[in-house]
Amino acid sequence: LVASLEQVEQSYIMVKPDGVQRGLVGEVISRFERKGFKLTGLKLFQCPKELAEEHYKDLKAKSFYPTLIDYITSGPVVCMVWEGVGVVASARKLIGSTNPLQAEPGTIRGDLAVQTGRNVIHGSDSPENGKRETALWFKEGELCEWTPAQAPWLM
Ligand code: FUP
Repeated sequence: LVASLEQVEQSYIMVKPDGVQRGLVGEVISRFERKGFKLTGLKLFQCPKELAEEHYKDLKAKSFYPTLIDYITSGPVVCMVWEGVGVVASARKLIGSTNPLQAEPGTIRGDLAVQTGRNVIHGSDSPENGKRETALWFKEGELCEWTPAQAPWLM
């Protein structure tokens, strides 16, 4: 039952400024912990404009891009890396649809948010982007490889 190394993915998960301001950091972390994924990176961080622009570079042509950059840089975010087999797709399910009004109850956005432009949380959309975003937001020394004591029961 031990996962082979190449199956293990990383997802970059971020509590956005509205989530931090509303005191939802613990709630978000708790949902990922209870699911059984492994936390390997965690920090509170004021995102500089250049980093926000690099993170969202694929959305540069969208009309909402300037508002999105202002929102993400408007206050501290909580940056996380969660690791596990299938973590990228599973995190997207835990998070729910981009528009919180369409997100299913039981998901983070479905339970806790109303507006697309204030949707509490980011999660990588592919394993490749999970790696790209992890490298973008964390320096190597900030990540922590560890073996949870209960791992055989969970992973
Ligand atoms: P998601 O992967 O669910 O975070 O969604 P996207 O990558 O499509 O969008 C990234 C962020 O852009 C969203 F979280 C919020 C913002 N956005 C808008 O503000 N308006 C839109 O119409 C779509 C996205």
